[in-house]
This record gives sequence, structure tokens and C-alpha cells, in this order.
Amino acid sequence: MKNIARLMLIVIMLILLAACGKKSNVLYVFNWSDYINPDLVKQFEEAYDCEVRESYFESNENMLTKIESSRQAYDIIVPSGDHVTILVQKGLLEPLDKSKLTNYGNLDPQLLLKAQSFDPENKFSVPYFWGITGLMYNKKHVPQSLIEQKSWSILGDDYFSGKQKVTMLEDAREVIGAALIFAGHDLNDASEAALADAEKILDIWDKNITQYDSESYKNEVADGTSWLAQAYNGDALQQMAQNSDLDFFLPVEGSSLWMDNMVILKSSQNKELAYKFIDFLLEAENAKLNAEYTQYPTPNKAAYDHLDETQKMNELIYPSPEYLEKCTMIQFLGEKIRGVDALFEKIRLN
Ligand code: N2P
Repeated sequence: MKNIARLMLIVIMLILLAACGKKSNVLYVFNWSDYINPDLVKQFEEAYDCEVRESYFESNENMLTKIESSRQAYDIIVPSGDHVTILVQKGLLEPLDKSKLTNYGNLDPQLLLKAQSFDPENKFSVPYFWGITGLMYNKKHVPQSLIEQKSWSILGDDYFSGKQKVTMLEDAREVIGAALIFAGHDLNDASEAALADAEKILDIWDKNITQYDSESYKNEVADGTSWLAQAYNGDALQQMAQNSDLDFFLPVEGSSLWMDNMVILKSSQNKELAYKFIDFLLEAENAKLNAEYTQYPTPNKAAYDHLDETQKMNELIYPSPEYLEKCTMIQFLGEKIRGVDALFEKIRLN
């Protein structure tokens, strides 16, 4: 009997030890959904004998709320540029020790320069993917005649009225930004006059919009629940690869550009592993596999150089320089964000 009790004690201790051992080697990553190749995560776990615990957010705003309210122990998060600035100002990010990122040199210097608009000196953030926003639609339900103009105006077209088949992103900057661009303003113009013009446009579009959502639309346009959705290009391309009824266009008026970035939280309990993960994703072959999976444009020059021509030539992933001229990077707005948020709230609650 004594022996059994002793044996049980040993087993319990071993289980506890294993649990403790495992915990110290867990990396908590907070990322957008469908934004990393799961095979790479597995490879990393095997190579570094660790566990990567992923959680997902659908908007920068939700990510920020979660970081600030829950104090959950994330190590790495993937904010867009404007939110890198916000997180830096709030003192939440770890300045990066680049000597720990042996593959940092794979990044495109031109894009690193662009990233300096939200992170001067590239001190806190490592570009992950960049991208562009457009409109995804289901060819079975949206007539070609409506698509030909390739305009944002399709969002307000009478064809959709009363049908509950159009969605826009749950993203204040993207929704207000599209209206600002369509009204002929700069995407980052948050002046009262510009927002008043955007509101007039959004009042028209909103009559057709059934929800502001950044997640379920991906499947819903595919299954016909929605017919037209404002969409991030990679998300649309991932869906298109599985369903030939789907298509996507970049509006002629221009669109928003963003850059999402890997950052390490100051509160991270596992910074060494966080550096290893970032460096692993920066490695040329890994970054290539990641870009092929997500269908987003990669800021990793070494990876880009080895991409398949079909990927590089796809203008929905890498738009032409002429089209990019018409696009504007979403920038940090400081206090002016309040006007944008208030307008988005007003439209949504309408
Ligand atoms: C991935 C969406 C990422 C792009 N699903 C938004 N910045």
C-alpha cells in the first residue's frame, strides 16, 4: 500500500514538473486570423521544443482593448502601423535588440523606410506583411455590368437595396477611409469638413450594409450569405483560391495601404523565444512559405525574390506602381482619431 502511495506521489510530481517545464516554454502570439502558415508554427515548435499559443483579433481596436484590459501575457502581437505608434506612446513595447534578429537584413530597405513613418528608426517593430483593401464579390450574384466601373460607388448601388447582401470591414480607418477617398479627400484627413463629406457618402452606402465585420464575411461571400464585401486583399485571395465564383477588385479611386508588424510586449515573459520566433519568420524560405500561404505582399525582399512569378505578377497582391500611387498608408492620427471613431460609431448605430 505504502509503495502504491509513493508511486502515485512520484507520478503526480512528474506530471507537475512536466506541466511547469512546458509552461516556461510557451510563446503567446496575438495575431490576425488566417495570417500565418500553420506548418511554420509547427516547425518552430519542433525546432525550439516549445509551444506557440495563438489567439486572434479582428481589428486593431479590439487588440488594443484586450491588451490594455486583460493584461493577458502575450509575447508577440501584430499591430498595424498606426497602432504601433499608439502602443509605443503607451509605453507597452520592447525596444528591439536587432543583434538577436540575424535575418533582419532580408527585409526590403525601402519598406523599412516606409515603416519609419509610424516607427522612426524601426526601433520597436518588424514589418510582417503589408496589404491593400478592396472589394470581394460573388460572381453568381453580382452582375458583371456593376463590376465594370471598379468603383467604391458599387457599395451604394440600388441593385443591393433591401437585399442585406453587402458588408464592410469592422475597421473605422478602412470604412471612413474608403468614403474619404471616394469623396476626393486624403485617407488620413480627419478634419471636420472631410469627415462631413465622408458621412454623406457613408449614409448612402450604409443603406445597403448589413454588417461591419472583418471575419465572417470571408465565408459568407463564398456561401452566398453576402454578395459583396470590403475585404483585405490576402483574405479575399485565400477565399478565391478555394472558390472560382469569387473575385476581387481594387477600386479605381484608390485605396488604403497598411503595414502590419511583429512587436514584442515589454511585459513579455519569454523575450528570448519571442526573438527566435520573429527571426524564424524572417528567414527567407520561411517568409516565402508564409507569403504563399497568406497571399499578402511580403516586405521580405529575400523571400520575394524567390516567389513564383504567378505570385509576383498578381496585381491583386502586388499592385502596379501606378495603382500604388493612388493609395495612401493609414497613418497615426493622434487626437484626431476621436472624430473618425465617433463617425464610425454613428454610422454603425444608425
Ligand atoms: C488578416 C488580416 C490582416 C490585415 N486576416 C489587416 N491589417
